[in-house]
Amino acid sequence: MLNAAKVKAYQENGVVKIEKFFSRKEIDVLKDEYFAIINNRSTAEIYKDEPLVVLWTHVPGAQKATCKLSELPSFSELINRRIVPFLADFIDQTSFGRLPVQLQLLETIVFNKPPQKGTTLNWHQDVAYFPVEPNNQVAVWFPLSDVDSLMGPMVYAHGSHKLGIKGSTNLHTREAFEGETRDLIPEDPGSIGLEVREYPLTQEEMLIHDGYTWHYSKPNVSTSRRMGVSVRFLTQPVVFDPRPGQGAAFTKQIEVEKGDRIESPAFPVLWQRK
Ligand SMILES: O=C(O)CCC(=O)C(=O)O
Repeated sequence: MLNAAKVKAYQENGVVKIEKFFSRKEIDVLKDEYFAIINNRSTAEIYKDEPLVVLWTHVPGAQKATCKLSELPSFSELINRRIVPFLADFIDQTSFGRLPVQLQLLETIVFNKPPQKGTTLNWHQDVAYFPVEPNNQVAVWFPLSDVDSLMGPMVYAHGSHKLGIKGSTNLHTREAFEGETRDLIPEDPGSIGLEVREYPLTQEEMLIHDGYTWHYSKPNVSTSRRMGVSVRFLTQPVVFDPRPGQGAAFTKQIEVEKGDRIESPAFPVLWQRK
């Protein structure tokens, strides 16, 4: 499954698709667990003593809800027993010169795009939203059912991970956040010569992307619901480095001053280089 071609593609493009990673059965279990919780959950409570999961529906005006990762035990199991060992092995071979020494769980989000109503989530770069230093991340993204071109697949700008940090914007409107001074991702990364590629995925597949890689997701114009799970990790120990206008949700999970280490049961280190 993990071969030199995959490693090379990730180094060059900043994203790679891993085929035949999950069984349909193990993802069906997650789907059932997700539906059981989403129908009863409307609060966005912040948990400080364990990892949380953001439940985000992509329709204008929808509020984000949250739950504890422990309330989705199959998600927790999949992250710990399947994703982390594979990802540790993978990033070990693909460092871009920024040596990954750990996988510290930063954020888990389930993105729900309802049929016909699920909107575009605009171009962004994960690291731009987190006030930490150093800011090196890796993420996996996988769907809870097959996602074709009409259902809101992920789209990536190949090679954009080599272009440094960009500004953070509102993901629905593309408006820059207050105080943002960094250059923004261009409206069409193709116009600066990057290859823009769409990634339809089956329920057995997973994407791995670098935290610097620009990506967006298309609207869901199909008649089926699309759920995608994003799990992000910090690959090095970090300190809090606040930026004006940038208030990532995770700063509500931990009380930190500038320069403090991000160390908390809400952000467990799930793998460390020996
Ligand atoms: O699932 C989606 O629609 C968007 C996911 C995404 O952009 C992310 O994980 O950063």
